[in-house]
Amino acid sequence: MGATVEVPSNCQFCGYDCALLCTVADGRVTAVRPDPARYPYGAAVMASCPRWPLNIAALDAPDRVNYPLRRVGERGSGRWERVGWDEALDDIASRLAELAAESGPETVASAIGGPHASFWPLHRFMNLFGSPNNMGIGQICWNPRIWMDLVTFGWTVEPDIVIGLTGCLVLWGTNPAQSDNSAFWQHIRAYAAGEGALVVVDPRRTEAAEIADVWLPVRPGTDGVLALGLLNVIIAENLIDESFVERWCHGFAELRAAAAPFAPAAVAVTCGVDAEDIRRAARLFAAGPSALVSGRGIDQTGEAVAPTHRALCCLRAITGNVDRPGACVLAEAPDFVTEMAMEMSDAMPDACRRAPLGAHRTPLQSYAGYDAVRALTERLGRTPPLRYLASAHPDLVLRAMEHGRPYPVRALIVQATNPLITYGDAPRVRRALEALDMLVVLEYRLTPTAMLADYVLPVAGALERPVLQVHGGVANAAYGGPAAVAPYYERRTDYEVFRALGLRLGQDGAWPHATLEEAFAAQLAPAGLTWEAFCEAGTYWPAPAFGKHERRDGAGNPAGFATTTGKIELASELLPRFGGPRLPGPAIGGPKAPARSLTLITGARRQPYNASMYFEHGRLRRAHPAPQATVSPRCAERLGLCVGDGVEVATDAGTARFVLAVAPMRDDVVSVDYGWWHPEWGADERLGGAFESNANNLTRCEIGEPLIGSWSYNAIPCDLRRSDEALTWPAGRASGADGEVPAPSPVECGDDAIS
Ligand SMILES: Nc1nc2c(c(=O)[nH]1)N[C@H]1C(S)=C(S)[C@@H](COP(=O)(O)OP(=O)(O)OC[C@H]3O[C@@H](n4cnc5c(=O)[nH]c(N)nc54)[C@H](O)[C@@H]3O)O[C@H]1N2
Ligand SMILES: Nc1nc2c(c(=O)[nH]1)N[C@H]1C(S)=C(S)[C@@H](COP(=O)(O)OP(=O)(O)OC[C@H]3O[C@@H](n4cnc5c(=O)[nH]c(N)nc54)[C@H](O)[C@@H]3O)O[C@H]1N2
Ligand code: SF4
Ligand SMILES: [Mo]
Repeated sequence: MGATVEVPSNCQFCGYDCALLCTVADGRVTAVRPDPARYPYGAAVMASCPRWPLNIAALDAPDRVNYPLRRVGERGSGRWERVGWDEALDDIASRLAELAAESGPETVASAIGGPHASFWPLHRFMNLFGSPNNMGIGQICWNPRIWMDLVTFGWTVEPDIVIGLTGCLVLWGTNPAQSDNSAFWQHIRAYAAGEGALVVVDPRRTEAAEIADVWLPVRPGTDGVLALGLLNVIIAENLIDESFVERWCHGFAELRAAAAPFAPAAVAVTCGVDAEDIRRAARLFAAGPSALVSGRGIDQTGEAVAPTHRALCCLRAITGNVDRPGACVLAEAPDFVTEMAMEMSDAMPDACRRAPLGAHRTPLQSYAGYDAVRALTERLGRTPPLRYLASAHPDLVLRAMEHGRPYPVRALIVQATNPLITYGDAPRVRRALEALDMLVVLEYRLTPTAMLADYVLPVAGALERPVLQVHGGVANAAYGGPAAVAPYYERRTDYEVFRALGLRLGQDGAWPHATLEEAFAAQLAPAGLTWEAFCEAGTYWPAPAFGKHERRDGAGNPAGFATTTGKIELASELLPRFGGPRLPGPAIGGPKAPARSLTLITGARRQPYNASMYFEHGRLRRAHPAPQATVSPRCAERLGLCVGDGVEVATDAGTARFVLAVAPMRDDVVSVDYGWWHPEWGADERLGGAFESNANNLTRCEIGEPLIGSWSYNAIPCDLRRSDEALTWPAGRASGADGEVPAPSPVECGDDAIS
């Protein structure tokens, strides 16, 4: 037995990557505890998070994939053979090359998900392979805000919530109490306990709404109208920051005219909120300094997404709450290598830049849109990341997979996503995946998506690999840390997999670093940091300066903003070039579907799960055994339903079944959980039970918003009724049931369990 040591690493069970100290003996982790000496650490966070202790078990979990698996038999039959890495990589590389020779490199697409991993290795591989087609969830997560910030301010803004300085904080379509199990929510609670005002815009009376000064229980999808209502009050009552508007904002007269029709009385009717509350919120925001945080509540409302974000940008601008302490800060360019350079996006052949699926359908979220914005932001030395912002629309990629139009997508590489559960229209995703010539999934376990693969490649996860989070590549901020141990079994990092494929396909010279550590070290080097020095603190985050638009150059000219006019563009000069409007308008969100009795919102975050992850943990499942559909008590009474009833939700897209719960919220809204499947079931059991309670049976990923393509996971017309069919989840009150949850099914290979 070798010596026992304690080494630093990070939990990677959500995007915060909390610092851990790991006891290691003989290359195995035997204990973990929080590490108060490194970022990120919060005593309250660690005390309330049930997930980090699961890190040890996760390393050796019976359902982890430990060796490359190749499908034998029918797709989705659940039969695999274990193969060596070389055999798997050789075969995948040669089949990708064949497909590219037959149908062009764009026939190979990739799919990514939430921010679980570094995606630049995949993007680098795809750029050099020559395929422009990355399918992401960006259109409904992060991109809308980033695009509209870029268009309006010339870069992205981040909230600067300072207790004692910030006068008003608005949380718009976000519930950090459940989604952000970090110091951020603790900070908001501390803020709300002080003098600063809190305004929450959410159809549900969330934990945040509970401690707010003003709760605006907006009708889903009407946020753009509500934001125009706030603009209307601020302008009508002359609460604007006149000198800032005069000096730094472009198009105020046009904005004033656009907001004029949206007086509180009319807005109150559209949005289902109180007119006096709209006035109160507007006045609080105008008094400032004011910070605003928005979330997927508005990113996932289809057509309304871009106009709503534009209106929120204008709210900040006309009240002077831009790049100002206590309000928000424009991020600085990273001192380390940019995400764009890590992706090697400039290396993609020109012909391929012209080949992405349906770029004209999402004209801003495209290579042309990216180039136009980049030309502006680079004037002030900032380069946005490319492949996420220009990723192809799932609707178009799925169509190309299913129907070969406008050209066939025949292979898909999936990294860190479970599209069968998290993309819109689950049955369609299944059909599209089944139509592929080749599906390669890099995964920890056999998710419903992996169950359909030709190859499942086992990847190293938390404690087995280093991590470096760079805030999407738009800020001078990085945090992370080292691996505690070498990967168990034959797992490899995602990086090593893409490097090995790249080297097999002639990408010599593009992968100089043999390991992910070395690549991270090279990424940080321009900031004057070694990987070891970085790991000691776990963070590199120089405080950004405020008022950067006032900075003078050698000739004494102020920097201004990286937009067409050098000012904040209330009226956009850029969007009309892409067919968009100059001004925020009153688009209403949701799919174009006939009205039904209720309005559906999906995926409001709830601990302890994260998207489709962690359902394999018996302890979590015992405490949270069933997916819920939640309505207000009054709504339940009206429908004659009781807590614990099995219910079916129906939309134009399909149906899904849940257990009924009640909570304070609008009386006309149903909120359903997302991510649910049965890791304890196999492929033969309806792909791990992927279709019973899948919120995405109820959604479609249609192009909703015309510039970016955002679709609707919220504001969907629906009906709710008692379900005649028994649920496979333990019935009964969600918190009270203690039905035993079977262990997740182990990975089987031929007759042998191979874990
Ligand atoms: N109806 C509805 N649908 C939604 C949403 C909603 O609110 N409502 N939210 C949307 C949003 S915002 C997002 S971001 C997406 C999230 O969608 P996904 O990213 O698809 O979410 P997960 O289900 O967590 O899938 C992550 C998968 O990657 C694996 N994984 C984790 N880390 C790594 C890694 O480092 N490498 C590799 N190779 N694999 C890894 C995990 O095992 C897991 O199976 O869902 C979207 N879908
Ligand atoms: N536990 C857990 N944490 C997570 C995740 C997870 O799956 N589970 N996912 C991670 C990911 S990928 C992301 S993107 C973040 C998301 O983080 P957040 O953006 O904070 O997401 P939610 O907590 O779902 O909060 C969205 C809120 O919007 C509200 N909402 C729904 N429709 C509307 C609408 O039309 N208008 C308005 N104004 N509000 C509306 C919902 O009621 C909900 O309270 O969370 C991350 N953290
Ligand atoms: S909040 Fe919890 S799950 Fe997320 S990284 Fe920290 S310890 Fe892990
Ligand atoms: Mo997300």
